[in-house]
Amino acid sequence: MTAPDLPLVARGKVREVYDAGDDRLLMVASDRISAYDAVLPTPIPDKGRVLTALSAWWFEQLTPELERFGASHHLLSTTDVPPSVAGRGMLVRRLEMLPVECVARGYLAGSGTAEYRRTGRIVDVPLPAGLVEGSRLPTPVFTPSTKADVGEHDEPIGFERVVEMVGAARADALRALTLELYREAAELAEAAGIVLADTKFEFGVDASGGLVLADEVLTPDSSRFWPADTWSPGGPQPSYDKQFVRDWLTSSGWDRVSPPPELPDDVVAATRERYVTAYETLTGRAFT
Ligand code: Q0Q
Repeated sequence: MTAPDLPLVARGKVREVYDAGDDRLLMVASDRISAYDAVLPTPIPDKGRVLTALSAWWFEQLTPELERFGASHHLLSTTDVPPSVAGRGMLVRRLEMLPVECVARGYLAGSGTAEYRRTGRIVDVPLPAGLVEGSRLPTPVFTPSTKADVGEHDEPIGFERVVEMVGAARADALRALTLELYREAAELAEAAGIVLADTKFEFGVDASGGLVLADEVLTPDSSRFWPADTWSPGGPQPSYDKQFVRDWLTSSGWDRVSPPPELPDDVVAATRERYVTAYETLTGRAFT
């Protein structure tokens, strides 16, 4: 995949950010897929385009909620992008990014499960006894973390640390807005047969000091999506989008340390179909 002829600002596992000038950035989603913290050598055709279209749809859906909070989002255009990234580029407003990963959890999953088993909490958020992996939480919880360097895991932090980092008023706003956006999205996803177990939002501040929803939003790369019809608390839940890849990697005998193997065509095709189906069932729109 060719890169736009723009200065590179940041590069993640599956995305890049370029300087588009005039206080704008070009965020580019690749067809790369990561699993078990590794970027796989085999691209998933159209993954970048599907996740870009999904993010754009969520920004559109969440705009009224953002406005109710006196906030906004950073998306300017998904069409005013270089031809080489058509459909998988987002032209966005350049912001002062806040150093907090704003995670909302509606279910117990991943690192949260292990911590809950040890402490009965997730960082500073107490949870009722008797929960198991995959349990729906009595109410969604805000479990922020600090942004790690590329390749590192984000570090969970408590709310008081967020206050120290961004001030009390902004910390309150981040928690309230994160939970409200999650609730709204989880309700929309549930109607489409998808459990939105958790998600990570990133926010920035614009020149007028307003809070701005940034990054990608509510994609299977920034969230845990589970098929609702197989949700069964008590163990790891199948990932809506990556389960075929995870299962094949496990069956291939890959040791998760050496370079990951190429994916077979059928796993690639099935995974592409999951991304397209997620988009079409969530948005009610045909992916083209
Ligand atoms: C910005 N990132 C994330 C990232 C690597 C994304 C820079 N509107 C903005 C945004 C956004 N979104 C950023 N900076 C200023 N204004 C977000 C961490 C890193 C790949 C994709 N990097």
